[in-house]
Amino acid sequence: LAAVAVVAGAGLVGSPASAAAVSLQSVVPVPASVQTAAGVTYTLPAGATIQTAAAATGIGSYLAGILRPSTGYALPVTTASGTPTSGIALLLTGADSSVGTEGYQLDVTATLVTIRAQTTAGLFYGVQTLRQLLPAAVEARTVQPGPWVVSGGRIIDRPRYAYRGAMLDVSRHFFGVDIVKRYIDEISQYKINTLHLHLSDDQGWRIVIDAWPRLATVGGSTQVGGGAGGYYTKAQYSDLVAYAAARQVTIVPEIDMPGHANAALASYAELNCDGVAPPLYTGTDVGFSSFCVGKEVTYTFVRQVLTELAALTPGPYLHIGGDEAHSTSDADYRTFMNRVQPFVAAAGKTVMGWHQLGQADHTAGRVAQFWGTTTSDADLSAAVSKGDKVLLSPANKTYLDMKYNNQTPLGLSWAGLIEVQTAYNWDPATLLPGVPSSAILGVEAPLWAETLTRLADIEFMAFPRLPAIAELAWSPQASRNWDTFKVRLGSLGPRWTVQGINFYRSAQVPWA
Ligand code: TNX
Repeated sequence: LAAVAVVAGAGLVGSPASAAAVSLQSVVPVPASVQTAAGVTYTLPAGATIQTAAAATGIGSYLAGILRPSTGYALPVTTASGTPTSGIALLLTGADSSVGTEGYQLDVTATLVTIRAQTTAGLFYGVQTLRQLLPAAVEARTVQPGPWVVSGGRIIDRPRYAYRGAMLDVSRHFFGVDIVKRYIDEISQYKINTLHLHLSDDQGWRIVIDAWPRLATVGGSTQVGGGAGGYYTKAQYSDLVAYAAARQVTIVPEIDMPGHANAALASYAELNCDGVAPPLYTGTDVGFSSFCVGKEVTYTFVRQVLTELAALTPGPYLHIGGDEAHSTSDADYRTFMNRVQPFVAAAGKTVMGWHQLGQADHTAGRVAQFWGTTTSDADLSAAVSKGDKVLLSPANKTYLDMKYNNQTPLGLSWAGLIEVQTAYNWDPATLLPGVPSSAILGVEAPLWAETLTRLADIEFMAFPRLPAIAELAWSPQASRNWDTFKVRLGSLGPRWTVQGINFYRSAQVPWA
């Protein structure tokens, strides 16, 4: 009975035709509400069409792009007239009102699959859920035998937090456009909606700034370990931003200041208090560099950089760093940040910064990103009392660059070892007793890249912890449970194998 399909480049994929369809209860992140329909299944027929609301043909084409290579079906995308009665329908009417602006309702009957939402974002998330409900072989890029069966029932789903983030450090090691696009594909499957790019640090400046061209050509010319580094042209960066937007991901660009500034200081002597450019830096120390707080050119520089960056950024935030400014006095730090923050507002954007920014004045809408390992912090408390929103990236739970255990070949361990259960088992609303849950904007999983040089390294550190953090950010706390999560996570293993994702086979997870 069992048919076994071979997927080019991805090894053996078990695809028994008789295998039970994926359960509606096994989706990651776990949906807010699931009703199964016992005995009901939908099987995608070769002649199926994808019918969409007029404003959602882009989402329909995205879904078709996933399904066509593995099914071999034509799956034409058409505009729905009336209520479809077969195939896959993506509609912007009729969703349960509880789905809100980002949620969706998915109905699977014997004759059709309907995803309803109030926005194309909601439809995109419904599509990600549908994708996980199809057999893992659907992710193959060569034709597979099927059948393409989906369990019957209804899912009504919406996110817990508005900000569900991942961060990638492209400064310590540079990752080109193709790798970042692949990471966007990977994170958006788990309904992550923000990618924070750490574009500058001591070891590298990674974006062209026309007013200061040596930032990219000199500051971008190396990386940790002395390799060639690299940078994004404005056209490449805009292409990334558009690619992300098509996957409901907003890019938050970060230029780290006043510390973590050596690549810029090495590019322009005039930015240094002593007028002497330091050498480029390829080590992994932190806290040794600072922009010159007392020089006027510093502020001309920062204003021009942030203005050019804002012009490349459709999203609301510019991240101005502010962490580990160990070579800047507290008074200078406040002086610097209080002068620089208004440049962000003048460019039409909202300030985001690491939580030390709580030392500086509040600005409208400001977001403090908490990266501490304790449950109370004076700078964060100051930020919150001034009215900042909080983005949670506790380093001992969400730092994807921490080792899983002391055998992990990559990564650091200063914030602790982070096995999958440690990453998963906490509640964003109650982590920080002094911070009201109303101040929490969301959760972000940062991936620092001192030890990472290639896509396979990124994947090994992010999988399976990134989907764990994604579930914290999306799913209601009451629906989350380690014992069921580890089983749901384990069932994603074959899917990641088909997708070619280099994941860590944690012994805590019962891999399918
Ligand atoms: C701390 S967390 C840093 C980064 C390092 C990271 C390594 C933070 C805001 N700063 O500069 O890359 O630790 O884990």
